[in-house]
Amino acid sequence: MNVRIGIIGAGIMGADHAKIFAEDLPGAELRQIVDADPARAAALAGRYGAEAGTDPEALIARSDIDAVLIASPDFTHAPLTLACLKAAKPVLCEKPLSPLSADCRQVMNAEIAGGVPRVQLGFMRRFDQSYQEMRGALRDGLIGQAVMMHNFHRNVENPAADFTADMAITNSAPHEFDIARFVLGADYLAVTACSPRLPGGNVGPVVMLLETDQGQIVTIEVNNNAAYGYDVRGELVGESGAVSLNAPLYSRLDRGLQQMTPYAADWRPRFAEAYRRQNRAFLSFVRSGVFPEDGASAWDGYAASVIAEAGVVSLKEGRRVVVEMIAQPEFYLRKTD
Ligand code: ISE
Repeated sequence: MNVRIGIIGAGIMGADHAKIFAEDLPGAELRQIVDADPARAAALAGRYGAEAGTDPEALIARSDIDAVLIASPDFTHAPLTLACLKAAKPVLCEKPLSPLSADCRQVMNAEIAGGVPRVQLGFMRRFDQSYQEMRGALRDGLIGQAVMMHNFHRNVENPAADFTADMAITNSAPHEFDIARFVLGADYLAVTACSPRLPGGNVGPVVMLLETDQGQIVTIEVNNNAAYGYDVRGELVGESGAVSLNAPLYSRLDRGLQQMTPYAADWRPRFAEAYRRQNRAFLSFVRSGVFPEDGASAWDGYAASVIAEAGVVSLKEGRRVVVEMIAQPEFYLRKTD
């Protein structure tokens, strides 16, 4: 059966998801793309033979749309996800579910009240081969027990002119918060955040140290103004070995007494296959009703935003902040928990 999809948001991620559904995933049919900017919606929808519009609520209500992808600004994610739940539509929502954990709780309550899983969150790194192998090595006992996980997340420049250090924690770092939880199978107890000064006044890097409930340390550096390229690095250190991530590289240039390998300008090329796998998993979820084994749920979105909130407080107040999560609702327990 074809899955008829509506996309909310025709910006950088809406466009990327539209391309994946239209070009890479047979069985996905783009029905409508809406954006606050009608010209942007029309341009993207026109590319894939979909209808354009500006009203997300109307898109969600359409009876010829089976599933919704949300790629609008962060603050709209939770209200639009709630609207999808009200309409009993499965939804793949870009991260973060919300910068506010209270919003995430509302989403969880609504999903639980509906009785079946409907919300998948766009933490696409879970589907990335390098993180999968890291997690697999730990699970297979190849490096002993996990001791530390180091994460580096570098963007060329601020994604938006109004980007702040707090947003480095609420918008960029949630990827790291989530992937370390996913790899380690742990939750966080506390976070300490600090930030070196960046000459020139741009938003500087944020460095965080997190303590897990299994005694591990997770370090995270988020640098939204790294200038040289999009660069995600990570290393999981175990008792008897370590696993590092490799980014996919297709060529190397040898020239003028130098070896050169390219960096992408943003995250899309680095995680292209992860996005495809994630969206393919979403299609199966829509068809079968079975939540994807590696997919991120609203609970994972809640966990990431609780940590982000604590991180923002830590950065502001210059102290270690204890992370306080509610008990995990049974609805979100997985077979592996
Ligand atoms: C952006 O919103 C993303 O989700 C990207 O994956 C990440 O690299 C970037 O830092 C975020 O701002």
